[in-house]
Amino acid sequence: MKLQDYGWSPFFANQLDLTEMESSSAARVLAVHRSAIVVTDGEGERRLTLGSGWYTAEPALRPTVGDWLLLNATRDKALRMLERKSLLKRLAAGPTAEVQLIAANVDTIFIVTSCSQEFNESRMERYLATTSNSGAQAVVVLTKMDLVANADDYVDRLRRVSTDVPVELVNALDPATLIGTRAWCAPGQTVALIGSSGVGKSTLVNSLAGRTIQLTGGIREDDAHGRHTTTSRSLHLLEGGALLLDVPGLRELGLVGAEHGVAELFDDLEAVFDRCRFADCAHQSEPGCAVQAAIESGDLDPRRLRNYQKMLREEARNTSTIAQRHEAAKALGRLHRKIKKTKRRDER
Ligand SMILES: Nc1nc2c(ncn2[C@@H]2O[C@H](COP(=O)(O)OP(=O)(O)OP(=O)(O)O)[C@@H](O)[C@H]2O)c(=O)[nH]1
Ligand SMILES: [Mg+2]
Ligand SMILES: [Zn+2]
Repeated sequence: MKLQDYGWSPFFANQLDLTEMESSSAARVLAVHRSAIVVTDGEGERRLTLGSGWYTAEPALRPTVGDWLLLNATRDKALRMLERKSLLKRLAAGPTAEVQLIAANVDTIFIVTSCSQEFNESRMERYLATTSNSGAQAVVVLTKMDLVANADDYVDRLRRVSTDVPVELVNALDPATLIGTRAWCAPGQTVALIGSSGVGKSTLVNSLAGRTIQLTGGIREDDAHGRHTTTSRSLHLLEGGALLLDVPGLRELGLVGAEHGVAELFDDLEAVFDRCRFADCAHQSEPGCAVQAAIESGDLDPRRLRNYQKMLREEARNTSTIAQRHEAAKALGRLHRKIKKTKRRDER
């Protein structure tokens, strides 16, 4: 195996200076555990423990699955992380408002959703805004086409959310339906699969691999919610040459740093806002409101407007919470240093 097989490319090679080229070697992160990371240097897998210095850095600067690291000559220590060409992240569920990295250096993201009641326009918008900010190409994979008579209706619903995202309609259990999907899985390409639990991410990984790599699970009949069969992220090298990253079902995808993606997805709405008579129109009951007019004429889906406003608010709130936390952490650091200094002075 060579590094190229794991996605190494000039984008990363160009980041090394001469000394690094001679004295270090590159390795890709395959998995991240609590106390160690698993990397491959192209020859084999290695477990590394990261020095404490890595943990004082902000979470976004710690290695995640898919990252490239430079190792020392004996290949047992990570020296530095290379600049990423893409990064998929979210605001972690829970009260702490931590940024959680999902994957780095992904070329293509399969947003997996199914032809069932699981399909949800507002969730699709959230996934599309997040992925459009990541630097990777998003592709929607609509699974379970075999279970409904009207699979094309789901494609139509998706088209009303995004007119241009590529869509693959599949039966994840039937390789014959995966020709289009497979085209995204060229040698050296990294593909991450994200989506709710039970939509068929692991089933797709197995069908694309042609063998069972990942366990797949059943669905509870009553609510069509999955059982979270996959519980940790893992990167798999296919015989065809692509690297597939199976991400456990995401319950929530909190927006963070997604303002550009949100703006892009809803740029048609901004164009409607521009036509309102008043520049500060709240689009409620103001005279000359182009938004209300568009809703009345059926040109604008009120759900879409609500979701846009909700996502904008959430994005602003999350970004400011994180900024405040960073400020607080910095202030605490300054305070600690000051206390230490005073203590040293007192001891003298
Ligand atoms: N009929 C049919 N069943 C499917 C399809 N895709 C997945 N399934 C079934 O749906 C169930 C869940 O699939 P998984 O691949 O485990 O789902 P997952 O997305 O990996 O779920 P988590 O690991 O929980 O995130 C399994 O029983 C699959 O056999 C499909 O396209 N058609
Ligand atoms: Mg799974
Ligand atoms: Zn208005």
